Amino acid sequence: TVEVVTLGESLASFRSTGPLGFGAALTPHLAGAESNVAIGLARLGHAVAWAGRVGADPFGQAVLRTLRAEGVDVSAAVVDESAPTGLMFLEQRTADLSRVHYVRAGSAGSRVSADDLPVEAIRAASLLHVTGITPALSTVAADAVTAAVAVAHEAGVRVSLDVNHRARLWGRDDAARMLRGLLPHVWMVVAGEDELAIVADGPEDEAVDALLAAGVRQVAIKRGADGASLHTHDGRRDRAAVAVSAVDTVGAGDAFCAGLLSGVLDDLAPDEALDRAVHLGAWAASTTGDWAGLPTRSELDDLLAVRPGETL
Ligand code: ADP
Ligand code: KDG
Repeated sequence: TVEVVTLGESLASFRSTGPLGFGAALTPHLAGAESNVAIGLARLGHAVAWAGRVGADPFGQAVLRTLRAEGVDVSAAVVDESAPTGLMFLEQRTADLSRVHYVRAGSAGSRVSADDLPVEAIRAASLLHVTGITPALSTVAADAVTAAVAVAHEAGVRVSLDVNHRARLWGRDDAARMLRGLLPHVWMVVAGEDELAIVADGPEDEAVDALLAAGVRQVAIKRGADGASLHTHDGRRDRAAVAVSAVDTVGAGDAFCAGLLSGVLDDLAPDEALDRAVHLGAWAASTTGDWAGLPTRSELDDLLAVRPGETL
């Protein structure tokens, strides 16, 4: 049976090195925070299913083909005959400046609805993973997330929520209203340092305490190259990032989530789950692509065995 169910929008993504306005060449990839997490988990050997909609076009075909190739169960995915697959362009304008351009308004992915949910798979799973991106896409998508979380909660399935704020899709106030409404059903919150205030008030410690008091069991805070923290009722632990040569940090947060959820599925203690999360984030940061460089289970420890620049 499926251990983790996730839902969201996966996009055909095109990356350039150079200015798009001057015809820089594009290379195709697959993007989407939830499917990135799904792939990270599948690489580690977990059974994971992704739900969502793609268009009846070559991009949708590519999304599903890639997810299948990565061993993600897409049996619940819907091909929407009347809306296109969403697109995303990542323009590396200079070595230090990247821009994202979306062509996703009205996309098939934004039309994911509560009717698309693999309800039985959610009920039978160990975890449901959702992010703050999906409810930003449309009212029906927000309703789908609310429904999925309710189904999971009712069945005693742990829900993890990555705040994943996308300022291009909605404002912080709208995000706060929506995501705070989910909290009573959420087992674990993952947030960047700058995102925590969306789901709870006050400085970091106060916000974390408020979440734990409200029934959330674990709160993970991502701090980029400064590592991460994990709070539970037993206290707080902090981890430095694994020292790597960062080449592309897009997807690091999703890899972090995959590592953390993998640790939960393997019944690791919170300390060890956090280690795995930080570790997977480093794999993502030191490889190119959102998810392409993530490790298989047998590779997992290789990164810790080398120092930057060394050959294993
Ligand atoms: P997001 O991609 O959501 O913005 P972060 O950038 O905080 O998330 O990255 C998530 C995690 O990945 C971090 O907590 C850290 O453990 C790891 N990570 C991110 N950037 C680096 C880096 N440059 N070197 C090593 N690890 C990193
Ligand atoms: O999470 C890294 C990217 O794949 C992600 O940002 C794409 O889902 C995406 C979005 O909506 O931005």
